[in-house]
Amino acid sequence: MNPLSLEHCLTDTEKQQFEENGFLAVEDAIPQEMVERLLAAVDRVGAAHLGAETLPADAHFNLLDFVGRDEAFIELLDWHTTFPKVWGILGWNIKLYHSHLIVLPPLPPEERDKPKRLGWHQDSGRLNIELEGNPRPRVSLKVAYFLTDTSVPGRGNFSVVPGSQKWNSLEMPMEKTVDPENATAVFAKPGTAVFFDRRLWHAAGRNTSDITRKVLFYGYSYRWLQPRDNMTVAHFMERSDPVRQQILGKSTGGMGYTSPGEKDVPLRAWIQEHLGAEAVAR
Ligand SMILES: O=C(O)CCC(=O)C(=O)O
Repeated sequence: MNPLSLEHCLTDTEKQQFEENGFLAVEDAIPQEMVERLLAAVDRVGAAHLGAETLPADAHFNLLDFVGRDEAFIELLDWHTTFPKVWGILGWNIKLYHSHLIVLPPLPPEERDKPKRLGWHQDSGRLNIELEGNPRPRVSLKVAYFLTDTSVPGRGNFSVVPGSQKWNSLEMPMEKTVDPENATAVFAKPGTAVFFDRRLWHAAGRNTSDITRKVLFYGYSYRWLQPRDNMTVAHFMERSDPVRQQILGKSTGGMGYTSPGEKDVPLRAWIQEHLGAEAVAR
């Protein structure tokens, strides 16, 4: 793993923000030349997904399990400006359990002025029903990499209700087209990474601009959670270093998920070596 990671560990302020608001935005998490490379990969993978030569201008999709589809996506798994914040929040017994990429084109002109409530939800389906507790446990988070400019309203901005990760349900206004109280857009320039707790009530905003929005979502969870998509990544395993193999889901066996040994969680040893025993005490 890149030793530069050590310069991007979760700070106390970031931890507090994440705990309080349920999300955290990190600007310039990836450099612009990488944004360009990723955009080209999104267009390639999107075109292949749609069976087209090139990505059509009106393409609109949410592609699950995209990570294994292009080399360009692999280095973000343990990217030095973001991954330390993932383990700073969740700890070392983690993996990638899900990835998806969303391409959101401009709304047709006739749809733009129609009032409509966004699709508010928490992530992870049945976890929000079958897990007990109030609030229910966090279990996972996502890192969203914004590849296009959503730093002004109307660009399909990622939208959140800050602090709502502590709420098992979200009160909606009587008026069916109105968004919940305190709903807010997260403004993100290309290259910004937004970390969010899976329990945070969130939604994709409406894209009333002329720019197609493109975002990559990397979902990290504890290693004992079942993947939320097919995780087609076996072809990356052999050439990955031990930490990346952990992220890709490697385990010595069933017991290794809930009671991991050294071989299951090389990330633990890496953190201990660089930050000391206290950093992995939990
Ligand atoms: O596209 C967005 O802004 C929201 C994404 C989303 O709802 C999700 O990742 O669960």
